[in-house]
Amino acid sequence: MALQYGFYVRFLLGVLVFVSASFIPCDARLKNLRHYGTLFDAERILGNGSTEELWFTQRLDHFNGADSRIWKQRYFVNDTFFRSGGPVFFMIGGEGPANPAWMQFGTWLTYAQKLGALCLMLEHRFYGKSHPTEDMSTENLRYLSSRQALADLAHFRTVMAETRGLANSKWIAFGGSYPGSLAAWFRLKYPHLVHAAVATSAPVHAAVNFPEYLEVVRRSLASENLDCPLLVQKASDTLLGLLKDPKTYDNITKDFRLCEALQIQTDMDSAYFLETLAGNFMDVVQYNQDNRAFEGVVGTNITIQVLCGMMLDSSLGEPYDRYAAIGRLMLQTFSQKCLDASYTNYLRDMRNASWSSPASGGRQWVYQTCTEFGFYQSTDSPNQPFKGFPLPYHVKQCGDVYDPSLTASTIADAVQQTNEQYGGYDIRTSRIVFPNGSIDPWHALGVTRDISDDLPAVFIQGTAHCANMYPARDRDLPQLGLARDHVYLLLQNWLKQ
Ligand SMILES: *[C@@H]1O[C@H](CO)[C@@H](O)[C@H](O)[C@H]1NC(C)=O
Ligand SMILES: *[C@@H]1O[C@H](CO)[C@@H](O)[C@H](O)[C@H]1NC(C)=O
Ligand SMILES: *[C@@H]1O[C@H](CO)[C@@H](O)[C@H](O)[C@H]1NC(C)=O
Ligand SMILES: *[C@@H]1O[C@H](CO)[C@@H](O)[C@H](O)[C@H]1NC(C)=O
Ligand SMILES: *[C@@H]1O[C@H](CO)[C@@H](O)[C@H](O)[C@H]1NC(C)=O
Ligand SMILES: CC(=O)N[C@H]1CO[C@H](CO)[C@@H](O)[C@@H]1O
Repeated sequence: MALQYGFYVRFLLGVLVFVSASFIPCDARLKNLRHYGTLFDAERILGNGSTEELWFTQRLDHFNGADSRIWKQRYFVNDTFFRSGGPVFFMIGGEGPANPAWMQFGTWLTYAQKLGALCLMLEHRFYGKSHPTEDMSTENLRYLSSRQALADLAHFRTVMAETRGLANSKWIAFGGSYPGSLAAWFRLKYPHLVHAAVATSAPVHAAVNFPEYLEVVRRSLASENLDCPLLVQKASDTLLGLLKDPKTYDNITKDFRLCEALQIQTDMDSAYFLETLAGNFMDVVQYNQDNRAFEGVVGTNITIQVLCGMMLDSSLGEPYDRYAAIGRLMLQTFSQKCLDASYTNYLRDMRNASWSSPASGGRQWVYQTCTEFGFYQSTDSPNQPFKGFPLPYHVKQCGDVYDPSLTASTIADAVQQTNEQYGGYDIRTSRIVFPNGSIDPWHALGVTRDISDDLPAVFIQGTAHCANMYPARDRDLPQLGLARDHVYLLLQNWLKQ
């Protein structure tokens, strides 16, 4: 079987991928899941029934008192460290299935042990097994939004406090990536329910176009070797040139092990193909050296160093050949025979509204980008090495997948509304810490400077997406350990307030 139906997430990244695999709380690259198969297998890693699945009765529509429909939302509990009167740590689910591995591993559990906290994790509506509606039709996706998700958190928090006798406990929200933003916004919108938040790698500012993402990818590659992004640029330029000549398509099909002979009929076809290949670099940079193996993630040994090593290796041929060799390495790493880089197939899967859709995860997240966040990682900046997937390509997918009425102007309005709702970079409340990593492309939309004493940033030189949330290990950079300690001290302090 080819790559078609797996999932891997480049989530926040934008569009292409599908996921069904893992993640939470820090997945951000939905798109490529589609290409590289299921990465996550908590049962394999943890054994059966490691952490019991529990179900919470939730409202479908929090903003219409006349609508009494309900559904079941999945959550997990770990009370091993809880001391009566201690705080409640609340891990927020995001754009993928909630991974129970986080109930046994991760820095937040280290904090929980020291502070006597009860740990809870709630899966985000419409992801994983939390299905509020019978399917994911565009009609039903109207109930998928960060606002409804925050209201889910509020209701869950209120009911749990009553039923579990937690009236005297202070709640602390945790999340990485999109759930990091939710953690911050939960504190902002429901300050009476949540005492403080750790909003890791959180893109709190919504933006339709996000060309800065690839600029950070360039800088991260350059920090490994200055020639590395230049060689990637050469390869992209060559490839773009070849795409103009259909006689080269047989060779391209072979070089990148495509499942079907390359066909380029529209700009969307070529953009999807080029974005898929660039995705290899985006994924690796975003998670470079993150200690993710406990999540069941495969391929964590493919790092920036490995990719740049190959781009600099002239024994592999011209830069174009090296780029293709990287594509083949990724296939091999994820045990895939071939690459499905066809926009037509992508659309077919993304339009499938069944919960068992091959694009489950991707269909939901891309809907959120079309109706709330944008976050389109376009090639529109000259200061980055990739070519051929400009903003209009991303925007057009909204109309192609969900509804032709979604256009550049509706997306721009939706994004403006989101920033109005939450404040974007100007978020103002208290007791939120914003850790971010210098090589993580998402930091460009995050809070990277202290807003106030009460809204500190923790910037970690040399680390990638959500690095501080993963379990500590000996070879972590010293500044990463210091960042974890710093967050701990803040929490300790805030819990006294
Ligand atoms: C998990 O449980 C299922 C049935 O409940 C069983 O078939 C499977 O072999 C178990 N897997 C592991 C890894 O124990
Ligand atoms: C809670 O976390 C501890 C520490 O990681 C772990 O040993 C334990 O198995 C976890 N319990 C559950 C129910 O997940
Ligand atoms: C395809 O690749 C072969 C081997 O590298 C090369 O000789 C040939 O010229 C290429 N064909 C085209 C149309 O570029
Ligand atoms: C990564 O690890 C796998 C499995 O251990 C191994 O087969 C592969 O050669 C490694 N790849 C690199 C680039 O180190
Ligand atoms: C949607 O995906 C499921 C699972 O792959 C498949 O069984 C079903 O036929 C697909 N539906 C459509 C309309 O393609
Ligand atoms: C790139 C960037 O914005 N870096 C900032 C991250 O946050 C720290 C404060 O913790 C600033 O000093 C950096 O300039």
